[in-house]
Amino acid sequence: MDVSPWPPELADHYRAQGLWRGETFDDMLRSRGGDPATGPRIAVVDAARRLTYADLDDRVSRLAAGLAALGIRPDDRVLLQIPNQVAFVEAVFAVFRVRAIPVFGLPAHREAELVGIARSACAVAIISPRAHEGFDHRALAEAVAAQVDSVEHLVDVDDLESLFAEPVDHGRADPSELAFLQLSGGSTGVPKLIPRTHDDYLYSVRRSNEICGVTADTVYLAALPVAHNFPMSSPGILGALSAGGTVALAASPTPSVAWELVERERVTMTGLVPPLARLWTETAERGAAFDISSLDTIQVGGARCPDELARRIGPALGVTLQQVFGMAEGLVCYTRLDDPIDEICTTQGRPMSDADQLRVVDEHGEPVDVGPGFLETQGPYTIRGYWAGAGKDSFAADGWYRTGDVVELNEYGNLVVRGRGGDRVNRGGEKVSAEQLEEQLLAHPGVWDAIVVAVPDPYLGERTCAYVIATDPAEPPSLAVIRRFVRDAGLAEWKLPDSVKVVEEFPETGVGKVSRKKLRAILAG
Ligand code: OOB
Repeated sequence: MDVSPWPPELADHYRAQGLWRGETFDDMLRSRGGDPATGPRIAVVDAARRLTYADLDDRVSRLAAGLAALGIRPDDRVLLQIPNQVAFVEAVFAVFRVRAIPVFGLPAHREAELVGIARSACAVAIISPRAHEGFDHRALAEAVAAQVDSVEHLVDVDDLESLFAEPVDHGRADPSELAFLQLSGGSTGVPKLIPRTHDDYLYSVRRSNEICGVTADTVYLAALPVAHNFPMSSPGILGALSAGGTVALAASPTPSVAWELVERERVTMTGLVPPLARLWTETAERGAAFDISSLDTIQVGGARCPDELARRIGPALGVTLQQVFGMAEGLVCYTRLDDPIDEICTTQGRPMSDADQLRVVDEHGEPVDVGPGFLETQGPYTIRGYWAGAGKDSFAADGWYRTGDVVELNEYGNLVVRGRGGDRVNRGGEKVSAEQLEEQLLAHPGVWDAIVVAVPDPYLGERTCAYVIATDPAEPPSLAVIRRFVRDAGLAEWKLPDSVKVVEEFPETGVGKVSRKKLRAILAG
């Protein structure tokens, strides 16, 4: 259903190789919960709660029965907007158990994003908190339901127990079919949903565990928003659960909050984006107020980690660093834990699977032998198309995914990420679509034209700069006015422009109309 299939010969190959094993997420939790050795172990904890595998499995059954009683049916899409807390894991697995499809919204998403996602997914329900960090999520969910006809149920994640019902049999999902919808980092204004199957995603989780050394003794800290692909599955919380280890969910990734949990739960591993890795490193260099000596691996990914920072992380935090270059569409590259330190600190690693195929091409799709080029890939856990046929340009004629990332392969076989073509800004792991922000800016009456580009930032790596031609040059809109306008339009906070440069005109290239893409390149340069 709604998954662009892999070519049959590739699918056969992945099955024959034992990569796709016909297991579902629900099978995974059931087997851990019902296993006499794993059942009593702690599966998931947050600052307030802790659940064993057996408890989790049992509560998921009761919640699934409750969701079914509410009217959630197999294949229905359920939009989740849940912060890092135990209830996230309960809700996700209960949605799996009724054979419905989780759609992974982020707590920072606001009306424009959630409406877009709910509409594209035809979501029937939203599960979110009443309020979180001072924001009224109930009002947001109600606003989404008022605009998206398919949404019939609003479920309060703080009160899941009120739905609990006697467990019933919901049947078994087809492992080769759609399991959930993940969100793309986005290079356009239209939200693109990423259909992932049980087979493909669970393969990536198992393989990640092998590479990252995840076992039943692993305590994985979800410091980043857990709905994101990196803390979800690289190896993330699913890796830890698949291995029978423990997941600890931090309400905030800042050292003052996260390290308390690290100390209490003896956390062994976590994944961070570069700005957080810098904060953790600098805090530790000044002397940590908590005992974080249980940490043995810190992963950094989501955006390019500066080499200088990479070299400081291991010594400061007493850990092995692992760089992770991945994407919700599939491909994930890791430096290996035993790679030479120079490779770990200066590259973004290599694909997790021997079955991942990579090619580096120029802007015409022609192979590049030396030097940087655009990365394209296909493999056993990389999608062949977005949900509902969106974003066809992102796939080459033969179905390979065009990542948009500019990379270089070094002699060791590791990738070095050089940047992107300028279609989006990577603010320390949070992606801003230039096109989406430009569309918003153009809606402001004071803006005659706008081009959004990335400018270097010492902390975030990149930040957003909007070049604006004012409708009335005598009274150009200020940064504050523009930020308020974009926020009021319902965009997540991280998408507001960091700076605005008012210009009289955009650079001309002499020959007629200049494409926005070209303008972005000229202005960024
Ligand atoms: C991860 O996933 P997304 O979907 O939010 O963003 C993917 C994009 C990549 O195409 C690349 O542009 C950028 O994020 N990126 C990196 C990077 N890791 C991701 N750029 C440079 N260096 C890195 N290490 O961000 C994601 C998904 C799974 C695991 C890790 C990250």
